Amino acid sequence: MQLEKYKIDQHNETLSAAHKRKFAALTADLPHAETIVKKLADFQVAIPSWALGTGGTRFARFAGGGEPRSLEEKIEDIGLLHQLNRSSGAISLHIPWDIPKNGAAIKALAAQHGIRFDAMNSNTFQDQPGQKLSYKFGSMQHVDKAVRRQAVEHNLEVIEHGVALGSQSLTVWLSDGSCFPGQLNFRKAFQNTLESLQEVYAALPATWKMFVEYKAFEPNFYSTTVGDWGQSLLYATKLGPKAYTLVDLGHHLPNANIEQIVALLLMEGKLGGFHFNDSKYGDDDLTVGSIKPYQLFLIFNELVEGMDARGMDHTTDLGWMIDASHNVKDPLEDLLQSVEAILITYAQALLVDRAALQSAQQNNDVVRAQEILQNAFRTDVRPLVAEARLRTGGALDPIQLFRDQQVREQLVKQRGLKTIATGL
Ligand code: AOS
Ligand code: ZN
Ligand code: ZN
Ligand code: ZN
Repeated sequence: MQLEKYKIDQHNETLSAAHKRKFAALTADLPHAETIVKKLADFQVAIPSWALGTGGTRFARFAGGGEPRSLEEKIEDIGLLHQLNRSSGAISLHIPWDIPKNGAAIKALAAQHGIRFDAMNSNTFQDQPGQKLSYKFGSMQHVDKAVRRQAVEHNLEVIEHGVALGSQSLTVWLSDGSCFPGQLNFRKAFQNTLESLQEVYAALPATWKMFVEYKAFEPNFYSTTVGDWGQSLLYATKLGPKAYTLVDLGHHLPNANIEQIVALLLMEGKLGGFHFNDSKYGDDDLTVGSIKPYQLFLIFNELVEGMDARGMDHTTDLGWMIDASHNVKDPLEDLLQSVEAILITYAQALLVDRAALQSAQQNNDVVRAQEILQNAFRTDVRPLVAEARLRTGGALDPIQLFRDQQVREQLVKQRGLKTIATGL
């Protein structure tokens, strides 16, 4: 469903006076507020197709009602998000959960909603009905060449779907690894995986990027064959210039310094993109910014600094994607929260006084350096984010409008209460 434009206008009208007051108060002391608002307005975050239904636990699914039943309905849902916040203009698809029956029609539908296709995701971590060989003991690392071949061929098929839709990148996340010591020869597993990835890499169209996503553990609990950023960077380096490391915030061992990882990957020109989420314990895939907002800020601080140092375009030169899903929230409301958290944090990072920070670092003024970062982090930048939305035709308070318009109730009416979206 789509909202009529006048409903967004009416909503904005009712909040306008309060918004103007807050915006004026904040920008009175911010000389470059206009530049920040412009950057926020341009920033787009891709929504993963698998986050539109309730999920997020391995033990059960509790359908929330009105979940999308098809790829078309997933695109409709993201269209609605994008209407509300004007920052969700991309979708990240997963094959085989989202096989487009008619690529051209899907592309046209997405275009109608102003949505483009971000990274395509392949899946060799599950056995699909009718699949010849099993991934029980891995896919690209498998001891049997025929299994590796099957995994490669699946990825080639994913690229083909992506080409038809106008995507420009492939994300490969492998669950490959081992659960017990002795199960695997680490070196052979690495080499098999590298060889398989090389075959996929060779089939990448000239303009495409390949993202190699790493994850410390789960579903394998002793070793993972792409287990950390070092291993991912090894693969990406050996593969070539079109291969990059993808950072999923939930895929690190506890207390890892993710901001430092990001800084170094950027420095090497090997940071490809992100799966944003938040976590308390492991790969919890919680709403972005819900647990460790300061960590997210420190990551964005490195991103802005590093991208500017390399002359990169904030909007287009990295893949910005969310990877989160839950059982206990309305998935659309949750995604609105995640996108908002990303924009808030991006705005805070843009606030950092770079020249002052550099001089504090140069003078070993540790206190001053901390003050500079925390001044930015403790600034309530929400009026800047709201202003960017207002200027691009979105809603001042997307969740409020979503609720006022009873969007979920209408989706339940259209689609039914017991629908389950494909995904994990
Ligand atoms: C798995 O843990 C990874 O985060 C994947 O990026 C992602 O969740 C999966 O590919 C969804 O299918
Ligand atoms: Zn991920
Ligand atoms: Zn994750
Ligand atoms: Zn994950």
